[in-house]
Amino acid sequence: MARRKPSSSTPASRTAGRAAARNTDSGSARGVPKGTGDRIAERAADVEATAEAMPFNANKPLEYGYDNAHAPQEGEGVEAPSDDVTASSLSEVNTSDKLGTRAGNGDPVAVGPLDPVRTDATARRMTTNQGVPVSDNQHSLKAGLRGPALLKDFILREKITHFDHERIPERIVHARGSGAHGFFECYAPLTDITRAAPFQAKGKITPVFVRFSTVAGERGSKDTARDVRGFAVKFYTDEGNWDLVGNNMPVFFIQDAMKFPDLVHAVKPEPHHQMPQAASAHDTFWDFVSLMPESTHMLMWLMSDRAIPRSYRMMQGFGVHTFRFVNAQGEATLCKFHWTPKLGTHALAWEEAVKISGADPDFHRRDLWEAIEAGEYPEYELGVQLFTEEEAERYSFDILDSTKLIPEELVPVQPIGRMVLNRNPDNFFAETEQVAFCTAHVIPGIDFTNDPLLAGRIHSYVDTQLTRLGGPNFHEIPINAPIAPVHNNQRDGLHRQAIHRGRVSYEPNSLGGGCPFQAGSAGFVSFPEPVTQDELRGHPEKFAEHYNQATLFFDSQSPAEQAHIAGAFRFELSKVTVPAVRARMLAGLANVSADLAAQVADGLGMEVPEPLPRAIAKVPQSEVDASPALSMLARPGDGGVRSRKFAILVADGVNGQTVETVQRALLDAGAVPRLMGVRIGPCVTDRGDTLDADVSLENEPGVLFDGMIVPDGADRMGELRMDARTLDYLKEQYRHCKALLILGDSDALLDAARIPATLPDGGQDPGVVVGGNASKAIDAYIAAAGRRHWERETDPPRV
Ligand code: HDE
Repeated sequence: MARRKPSSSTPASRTAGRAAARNTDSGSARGVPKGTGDRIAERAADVEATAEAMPFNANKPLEYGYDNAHAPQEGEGVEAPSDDVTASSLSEVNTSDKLGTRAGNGDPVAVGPLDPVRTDATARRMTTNQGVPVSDNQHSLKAGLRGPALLKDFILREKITHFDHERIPERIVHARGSGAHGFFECYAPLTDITRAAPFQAKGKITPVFVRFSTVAGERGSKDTARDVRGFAVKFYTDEGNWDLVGNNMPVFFIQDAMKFPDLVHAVKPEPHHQMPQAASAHDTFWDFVSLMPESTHMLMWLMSDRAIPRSYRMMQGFGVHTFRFVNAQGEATLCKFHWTPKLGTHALAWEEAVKISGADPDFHRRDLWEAIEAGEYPEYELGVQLFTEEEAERYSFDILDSTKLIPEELVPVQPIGRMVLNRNPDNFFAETEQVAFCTAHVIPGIDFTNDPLLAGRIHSYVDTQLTRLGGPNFHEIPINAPIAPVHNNQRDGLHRQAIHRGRVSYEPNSLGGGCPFQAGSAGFVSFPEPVTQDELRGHPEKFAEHYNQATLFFDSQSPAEQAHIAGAFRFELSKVTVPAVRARMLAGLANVSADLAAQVADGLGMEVPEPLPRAIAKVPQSEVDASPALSMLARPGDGGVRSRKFAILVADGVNGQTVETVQRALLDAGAVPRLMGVRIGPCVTDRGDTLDADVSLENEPGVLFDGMIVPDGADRMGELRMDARTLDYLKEQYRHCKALLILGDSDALLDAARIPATLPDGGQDPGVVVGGNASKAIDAYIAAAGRRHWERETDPPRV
């Protein structure tokens, strides 16, 4: 390419250059010379020099060929001789209170810590959104005290208009959720298997934001519905945001994204009458899943106690799909992600969950919020199952099939770090509602596999935010903005926050010194998985086996868990109004477990039909017959009674020493003991001191507590102990398999509540602690109260 001769600097050329540089519509052939001392002309000369430094696109030849595709080159960039070259305007030197300092080559304000966007009105006066001080926030502007309101009242109109538009569309699924900030800490470098930023060094801290959710219910629906729970984690890494958008169950209902809208339409309230809310117990859901045998494994999880967790802090999380870790050499290892809560996995009883829905629909939201406020920071360990393509090929199931898990007995889970949630959001809407998770948000070192369910998700999450958050700039909303710098040539769109400096918004360019230039191999390089097959719609044969892992799951549960699964199927199918749908589902269950199918059929007054025909002629042999890790009981956690709530019944005449002993012991164990009276307020103990009940039999039903303590004492205590509501409380606590501590005249109370002190098998019930010395009894109680006593259950219940 011929290069033009630079303009020689003579007095005449400098004068001409000064004149030419003042035009934006044409330029001289030789350009403007340096040395005019005139800023606009100097800028023109510098622009010329910058552009000249890139006489051609040096990267062009590197855009072709196999080797270059595997090792993309970093783009070309030259440093401009002065800041004026990349400026939008020379007038940027004029600063003001609004403009701030002269623009630099900085990162947008939303990138980085949230401080610049956090706002607080303490000691500030009220203004409009335009910053105009508001003199009166009580009255609209009227023509006379009794006259008509005036259209020119821009203050009223702004306030009402903003209010009218406060709501945004809720998430189509997972609308009901709760969030928290925290951090991830890496246990040890994983550099040999991944270059992902959070895993590069022992002790490395990566900020996270987590959102837990239910799936089917609307934004205001109850927390304790029987449902899958979302477990979505946004890692704000040095190399951009990574979202691990998982659930509290390791498998899913369907194998292909094509079926997702059908699944969701089936489970959501039925379209004609919009019922039921936040529930799968209705015709359309069971109609659909009974025709989709691949759902059976997930149904076992959904009917298990996993679907009614005691707390978001006490449930596992799973990435579900198989992902890839990729190291700096481009070598891949297949990987499944597991979150395990430190407090163990614990569930509610179904009847309890139903009652909590009425007593406190915010049960899980409140639990998460209160725990974090109290410094009881929820903690989860991140583990991975790592395996190779060759190993995967030998499994009896396909690792691209999201209705299958990999038993931990086959591939153990290796712990790689921990996540601690230590900060509640400042504002629910700005953070928890506006957070936009997306499976497409991966970083160098983490890549997808060809799971056809994952493929659809990679599209769906960005797409849904366009409607929900109103356009393509949702990444600039502070909670979504990364802490890593963001620079590209995407521009405009609704609600653009960044003000891009300069005139270059394309690449390649020479007028912006080539910037921003592509990162080459330092950037995200997709794992080069070979693709050589025909384009078609279909699944491999291994996807056609639908029951092995459903059976594995059921067989690996404890007797109580199995009974709960049978009860849940019975309940849900009893809500189905079409017998043919029930029968079809029973026929599916017959392929899982004859025992389960019989129990469910019996509850529905039906015979077990012939098993559903299988989609595969020869059923492959599973690698394992039992997987103890699938039982929640395998994960009791190390929490004991930490952060659990207990009600201590109080009334006039209660033994003050007992209350003090019990309360102190529970507090020392990290629990939350509350004084419960007939009404809120003071009562006088036998010692003459005053206790102040902060909850009452009326405002906090017993289902909201993990356990109950009835102290000894005379006077009104006697009446309270025999109050029918107290007895109901005790019965419920017993029926939901919680621990009871009854001091004083325990026999009379247990008799009145008809609570047996022994288990159905005649053994001692460790969860019913009665009589004796308060300090000894509370120790026995604390030892028993960190878990449920399912062994006490009978069907139908004895109490
Ligand atoms: Fe989602 N899912 N999903 N999902 N999902 C959404 O994205 C979708 C799936 C999950 O707290 C939506 O931002 C498709 C599996 C969670 O904000 C939407 C398919 C798993 C959350 C969407 C799936 C999930 C969502 C709705 C099948 C577990 C809540 C709003 C191909 C691994 C994230 C939104 C939060 C939310 C689509 C299947 C988990 C519509 C198409 C499998 C935790 O984009």
